Parts: sequence; structure tokens; C-alpha cells
Amino acid sequence: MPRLTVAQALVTFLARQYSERDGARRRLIPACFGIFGHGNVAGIGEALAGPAGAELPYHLCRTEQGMVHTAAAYARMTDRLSTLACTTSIGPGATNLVTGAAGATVNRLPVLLLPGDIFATRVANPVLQELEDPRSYEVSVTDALRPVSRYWDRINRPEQLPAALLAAMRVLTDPVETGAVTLALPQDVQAEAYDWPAELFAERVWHVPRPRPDSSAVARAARAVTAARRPLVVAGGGVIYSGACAALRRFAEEHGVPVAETQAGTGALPYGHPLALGAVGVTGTTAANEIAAGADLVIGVGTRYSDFTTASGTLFGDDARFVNVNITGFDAAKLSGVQVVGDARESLAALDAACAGWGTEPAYRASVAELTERWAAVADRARHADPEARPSQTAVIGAVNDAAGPRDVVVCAAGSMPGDLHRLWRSADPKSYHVEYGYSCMGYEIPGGIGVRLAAPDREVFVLVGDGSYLMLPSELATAVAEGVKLVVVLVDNQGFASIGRLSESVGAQRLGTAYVDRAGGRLPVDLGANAASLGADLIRVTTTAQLRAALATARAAERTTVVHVETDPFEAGPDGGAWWDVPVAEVSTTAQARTARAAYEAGRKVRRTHRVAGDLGDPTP
Ligand SMILES: Cc1ncc(C[n+]2csc(CCOP(=O)(O)OP(=O)(O)O)c2C)c(N)n1
Ligand SMILES: [Mg+2]
Repeated sequence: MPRLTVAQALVTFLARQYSERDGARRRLIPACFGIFGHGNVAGIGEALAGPAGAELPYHLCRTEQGMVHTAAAYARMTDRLSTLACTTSIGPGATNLVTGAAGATVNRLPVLLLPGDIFATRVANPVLQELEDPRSYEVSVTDALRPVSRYWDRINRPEQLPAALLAAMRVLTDPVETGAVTLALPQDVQAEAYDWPAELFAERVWHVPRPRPDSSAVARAARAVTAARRPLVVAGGGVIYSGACAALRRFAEEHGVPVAETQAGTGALPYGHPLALGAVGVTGTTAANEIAAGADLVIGVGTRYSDFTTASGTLFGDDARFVNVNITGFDAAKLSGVQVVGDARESLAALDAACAGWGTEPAYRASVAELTERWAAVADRARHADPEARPSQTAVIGAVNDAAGPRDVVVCAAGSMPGDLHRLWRSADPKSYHVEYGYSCMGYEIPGGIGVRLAAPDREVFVLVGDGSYLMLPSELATAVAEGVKLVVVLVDNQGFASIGRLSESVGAQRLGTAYVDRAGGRLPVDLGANAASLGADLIRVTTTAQLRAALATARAAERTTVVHVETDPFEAGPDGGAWWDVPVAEVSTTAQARTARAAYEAGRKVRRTHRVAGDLGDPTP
């Protein structure tokens, strides 16, 4: 019976957990990020500094929110087969986790959060940073993590730890339930000693299953698929997490079904494949959106059908039927689809076999090729610019895509860039496009880039970050520099919110508060390049496309984290795919701009479909 503190037991346990899928075994939690305060330094801090910590390397980050983004990006890069632990103090350290936790849970990515908490014995309460709720001493700020966690627990006694740890590991490694997992650790309990059962510290392997779909569900799906003339696959992040890209390609090629991609599914089918339509939805291409509008059957694989994917319910036609392949019944049931609940790779293989001999007409495939070519010409123009002039944002994207090797990764999350990237980036590899667009959290970019690079040190990482997003978490540049995690950060500075500025204008809000200017509307004496350099990054400033291309080559070859600072025009927009997005506009207003916007809004929402047509055509006759 080893006698250890709760924190020592926790750290020892975490170092001995493994995940396994397809015979490959890896550490489930290979490292711990954190920031110490009085709520964790004596417990978790002492444990990590001691013998237990030798197996769980510690990385000091600069913000708690940032470290959760790092852990989520790490999990995404490893197909959810491993993640990082995040330790914080009590109070603000704990609540700073909430945004990152929500992002991880929305994106269905495992992260392990270990916030400190107020004394379980309450003898020293109110402790520094304690929220005192007059209704109950039971309430603490870590309760704020409950709705954004897929498993949440507070360890009030050492005896509670083993069961909580096992439950936490199960949720982290269960592709159906995964998301943020929180174990709140009262600071007194962390330091308390207990005689643990030795078997708690044995190596444990968490087998990540590939559930096969129900055979009658596959038969129903095949009946719907083989009755279709204009089918379309919408590939979501689940395709990539499952490692189902080859199965998807086989299915598409066997049956001549084109594939469109969500943000998380981008790269599922490489750019240039004759059936690859690229980005779909609000951030989609004209090619994918036209095929989507005419599709009689949509096969959604590993997608949660966000409003960006369905264009707020306006993208797919009235009579479109849906077949949904998903690991969770929750997503599979959306849009009245035939529910094929299972692992994407296994389900696609089963559907492929059940659809043997069926395929689309050559004329349909030819229309896919024609639409794709037409979009490629538009994209080519947007991606290139006069080498001696200031680049447009789309030319910045073209330059970064050209500078990146086929396995390099682009990271982005918020602003106007995710849309331009989704439409214009050309992925050769399913792991090369990393845009966090489930939570689209400003500030994700740099810490996300750290997580990507830690998970895949053999790939160069290009972080594309707007000035607004940069200002939210520039602090994590200091983490990248300190930890020797090399990034190429392209800081696209347009003095404010190009995205929300455009949106504001279109909804009658007059661009209020969307530009970084002084009270008189003048340019600010703010120098983000100098800020990046002050945090320890190498800085290259560029003003032309030619300089940008040269700087990207230098930065890619460099050993140190390099920030390339470029200014762009916030009023210049790239080509778009013509899809609608539901952002409700003021129903009454004194301004003509808002009234015009309201009229356009009402026209737009008229075409919303509810998709209540059952995808199910019944069971095939045997
Ligand atoms: C944390 C957070 N706050 C607010 C928003 C809403 N929002 C979306 S994009 C955006 C502006 C982003 O500015 P910037 O990074 O400069 O990109 P740009 O729009 O200029 O391309 C804002 C405020 C968000 N996505 N995340
Ligand atoms: Mg900006």
C-alpha cells in the first residue's frame, strides 16, 4: 500500500496511462502544462517536482486559457488519442480555464483540467480568491466548469480519487463522449496522504474502439444512397480523427460521389482529386455549394452540421435526404437522416460494400469537374498579387500555402481568415489544415500552434493570426520561445476586425467598434511587431508580396520562432461561395441602413429548410 499524497498519486497514475487503437500504443497524457499559485503549488507542484513528476514533464505556460488551447490542439493533432494535463491554482487560475474548456468540448477534443479548489475541510475559509456564496458553502468557482466539461468531479476525500480517475480516463478516450474533463482539487486534499491500493498505479491501456454500425442501419443507408442520382459526401472532422481518409477516398472513387469538406474535415480528400469539391457552406466554394444545392442525398460523415456547414439551413434543397455516419447518435440523428452510428472508417467500408455495383452518371461527375475548375480559376486570381504591391489577405494565404511543405500545418481560428483559408487553402495531407472553427476562439492561434508542433515536431507550423486575435493571447509567444517550440507566426494586421466590420455594416450596425483607432478616429501608435519581438520572437516586417514570400522562406528555415508582420486592407474581401448565414437584424430601427439590412435578412431566411424529410426509404427487400 504505497503512502502518497493525493497529488503524488494523481501524477503517478497519469504517467502510467496509455491509449491504444489499431495496435498502436501511446502515452495518453505525456505532459502537464500549468501555472502555479497557492491552490496547487504545494500539492501538484510538489508532486511534479518529485519522483512522480519524472515521468510527467512540466511546461510553464503564460495563460491558463492558452494552455487549454494547447492541449486541445495537441489532442486534435493526435486524432484524440492523447492530450495534455493542465494544472491551475484556485480562483482566477481556475476560471481562466472556462473558455478553453468550452472550445475543447465544442470541438469534441479531450483535455484534462486540474484546477485547484478551496479547502474541503473549510477550516481556512474564506481562503484568498474564494467566492463566498451566502446560499451554500458547497459552491466554488470551479462549478463554472461544469457545463463545459463532459466529466466534472471534485475530489473532497482521498478515497474518491481512484474512481474519479478511472471515470476521467474513460471519458477522455471515448470518442462518443470526449471533451473537457475536470477534476477540481481542493488545496488541502491535494497535500493529504493516503495508503493507496498498489494496483491503482499499474500501467493501464485505454482501448479506443472502432464500433461497427448496425447492419440493418447500413442496409437502410445503402437503399437511400443507391436511389440517389446527385449524392454528395460532407466530410467532417470525424473522418480525420477516425483515420478514415483512405476509406472515404475508396467510397468516393468506387461510386463516383463528390466530397465537400467542413472546416474540421478539410484535407480529408487531397486538393486536386477529381471528386474533391473543397470547402462547403458559409465559408465554402461556389463549386461545393452549387453541388450541395442540387444534391438529392447528402452523406454526412463525422460532421455535426454547424450553421456554417448548412448555411443556417439554406444550403441543401427542400427534398434532400440525409444519411449520417457518426460515432454519436446525437449527431447521426440530425436533419432526419438515416442514422449510421459507428466509427467512420468501419462504417464507410460497410456502406461501400452495401452499395457495390452502384455509381453516379458520368454527366454528374463531369459537372463536378467543371464547377471545380471554375472555382480554381477564381481562387488562383485571389491567391496571387502584384509582387511589388501590398498583399491582399488572400495573397497572404497564397504565399503561405506556397511556402509550406505538403506536411506543414496551417493554424487559424477566428476573424476573416478562416473563411478565406477554407476556400483557398490547398491541402495535400489530412493533418495540414488546423482551423479551430467550432468555437472560433480569438487567441487560439498561437497556443494552438504550440500544441500542434509539440504533437508533430517533424512538421513546420504556420500560425495565421489577425491583429485582434493576436492581442488576446500574445503572451503564449513567450511560452513558445521559452519551451523552444518553433513556430512561424504570420501576423496579419488590418487595424481591427475586418470580419466583424463587414458583418456590422451588413446588419446595419455601422461598423461601430470594429476598428482599432483613437477616440478621434486616428491611427494608433501601436506596434504589434515590436510587441512580438519584445516577447522573444524573431521579427520580419514586410510590405510587399515579394518580401512576404522571401520572409516566409527565411522563417520556415529558421530555428527560432519567427513573426512575419504584414499589413493588409480591412475593406478588401476575397471571393466567396454565395451562401447565407443567419445573423438576426434589428426588426425596427431609425436608420435606413438597418432597415435595408432587415429587408435583406427577411428575404434570406425565407429559404431556410427544416429537413424533416426522412432519409429512410425503409428496409430493402431481402
Ligand atoms: C474570444 C472571442 N471574442 C470575440 C469573438 C468575436 N469575433 C469574431 S472575429 C472577431 C475579430 C477578429 O479580429 P482579427 O483577429 O483582427 O481578424 P480580422 O477580422 O481582422 O480578420 C471578433 C471580435 C471571437 N470569435 N472570439
Ligand atoms: Mg484584424
